Amino acid sequence: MTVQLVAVNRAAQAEAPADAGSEFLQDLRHALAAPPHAISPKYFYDAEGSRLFDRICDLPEYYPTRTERGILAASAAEIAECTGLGGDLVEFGAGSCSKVRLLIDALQPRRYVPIDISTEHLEAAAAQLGEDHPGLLVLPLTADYTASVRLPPPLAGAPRIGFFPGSTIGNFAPAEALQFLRNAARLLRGGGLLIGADLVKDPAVLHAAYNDAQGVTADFNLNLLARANRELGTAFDLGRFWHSAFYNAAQQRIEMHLVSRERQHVELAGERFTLEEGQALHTENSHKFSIEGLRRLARQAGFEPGPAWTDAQGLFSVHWLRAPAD
Ligand code: AVJ
Repeated sequence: MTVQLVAVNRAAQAEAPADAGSEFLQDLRHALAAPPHAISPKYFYDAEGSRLFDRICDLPEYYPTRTERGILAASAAEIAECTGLGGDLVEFGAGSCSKVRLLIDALQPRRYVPIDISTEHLEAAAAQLGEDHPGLLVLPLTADYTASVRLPPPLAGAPRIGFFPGSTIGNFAPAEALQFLRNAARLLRGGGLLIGADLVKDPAVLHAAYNDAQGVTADFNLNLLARANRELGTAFDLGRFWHSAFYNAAQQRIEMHLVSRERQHVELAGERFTLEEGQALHTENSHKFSIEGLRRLARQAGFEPGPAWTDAQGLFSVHWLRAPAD
């Protein structure tokens, strides 16, 4: 993944999504053709994938969402003391725009700019939020924030407050996370970033969170192939793959893979690929952090870490990172 955030002084506009399909084709082709057989988890999030992710967030085993919501609700007043009131709130990967609802009363933002890769999902969620908060200017932006995002021009007197919840930062490799944070520090200078980071913990708890009993996470993972069937004309037989998720302690991350149950051939845009029995397509990394590790990364990226909030069990953390004005 390349990470680049740019602010330009022109009307809010996402990079043209016209080539989104061919980008998926190219990336899937690369993943099938050669090691490390990996593809970006951003392709999980078509309309169906976004719906499945919302179901994951409600699973009993998936603690991050409800834990972070608890932290945000309990700490909203203290968070507002850090961010100030009347800011220009920009959310990276806003999805259903549900977590920001926990902050609006306390932070009283003037504008909310939710950015997400899944248009339909985002538009509906943003429209609903606008209806529920008539005084709030809601400006949804369909964009791939791991590539290049054009933010609307700044609002005079309203510092830019970035919001990056859910530990989505964990999807990046460490070097990419640093690059994302560096770009964010520049984009948000004079304001800051409110970021959620999942914490290192008992691997059994992590394992359960990514191998839920109902199999929703498996469906979410397999949706990558279902999406390829819908959009790229492939004929993946989902029954010939299994969902694998495990904790890689050395790399401090959950890895998700789709593993071929048998030797099989798949065709993509006229090209034939062979998958061996047990061959894995690496679909996601979800890095876990220590509070100090996240603060160190933020400092390296040019932020000045402020307070960090956590739950009583130390499962999840939320950090305020100040972005110096220059
Ligand atoms: C949205 C990237 C934070 O890593 O926990 C949930 C995605 N993958 N279950 C995560 C996910 C499998 C999630 N993030």
